[in-house]
Amino acid sequence: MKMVFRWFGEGNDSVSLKHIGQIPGVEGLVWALHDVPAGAEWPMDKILEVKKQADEHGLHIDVVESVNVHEDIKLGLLSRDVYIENYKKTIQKLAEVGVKVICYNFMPVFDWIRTDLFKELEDGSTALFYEGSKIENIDPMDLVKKISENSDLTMPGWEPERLSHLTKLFELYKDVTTEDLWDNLKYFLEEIIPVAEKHDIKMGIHPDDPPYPIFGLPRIMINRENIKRFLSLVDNPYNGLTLCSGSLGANPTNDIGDMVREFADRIAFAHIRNVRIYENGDFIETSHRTLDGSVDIYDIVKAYHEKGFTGYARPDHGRHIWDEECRPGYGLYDRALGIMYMWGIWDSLERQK
Ligand code: CS2
Ligand code: MN
Repeated sequence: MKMVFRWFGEGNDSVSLKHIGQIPGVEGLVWALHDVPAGAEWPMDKILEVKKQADEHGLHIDVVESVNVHEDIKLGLLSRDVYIENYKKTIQKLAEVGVKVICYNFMPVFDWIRTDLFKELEDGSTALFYEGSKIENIDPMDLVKKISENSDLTMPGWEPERLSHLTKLFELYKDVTTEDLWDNLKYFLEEIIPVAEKHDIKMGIHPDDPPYPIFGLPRIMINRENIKRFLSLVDNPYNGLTLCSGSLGANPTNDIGDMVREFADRIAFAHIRNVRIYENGDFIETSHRTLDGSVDIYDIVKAYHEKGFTGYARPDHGRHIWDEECRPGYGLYDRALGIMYMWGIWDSLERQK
């Protein structure tokens, strides 16, 4: 298991590269060019700038999260081919600087959704919270406003240029069925996977968060059955997964340990996070400790260990603790604690071998 840590770039993250380098066993960054709009080709000079900064701190840049997919690709519009060509060019450029994994998602319009970014837990720490009944009654416009007001920093998946056309997007998605979305995903994969293979980059799709449809928009990367279907759309080891235990874990019927055991050879990137699910389905992100939430993090790490997982892993989100001021879900302290929890399990399993 190669431990990596998400970093949003100079001036766009409260966590410094020096501090990341001081977390035990962290060898690389998970990064992206957050100011390049979805669908555009990534400029080489900006890629090299990140590489230089990482090199200076002895960290690699093997994992990119995310190269976002333009909505026209998800919608299956004729204009998609231009954006797919740009995507291919970006894959090629990232290969030139040694990138090994590209994470992306195929969620219509929104990336992750929460109703509260700083909900207080019983110990006074705060975390991302999802309240189902609020989502049912909320106007998506209000949600976008609320999230963009909460942070001066660029929020991945909530880029203003993408969300400024919200009404138009909803209009366009009106006739897109779940099966259409599958078709559009297949079309995209058939184009990009051969390019990724040629350049030895594993593509890892991120599951939908939460793993069920919201605002009447289809969502497909939500459970074991659909992951199986996804992997067979293009049956190639370069068509892989970013298995996010926190995203899939918001549905208690998803057994993530079992998924790791079943799909291990197609998991390029492991996202490890715990969530506590309440009886009514609401959920809050907790510490990584198994006993704190509803997701069996111990069993998940054990499953990766059993499978001899040599891919990349990162703590997904964390709580905001010790009065840290940070972007929602991405503080230094709780994610670093999460890493030590994972290593604790991993190292003790190694010892028992
Ligand atoms: C989230 C997402 O779970 C997560 O890691 O923070 O924003 C995720 O980065 C994207 O969905 C991946 O494309
Ligand atoms: Mn994730």
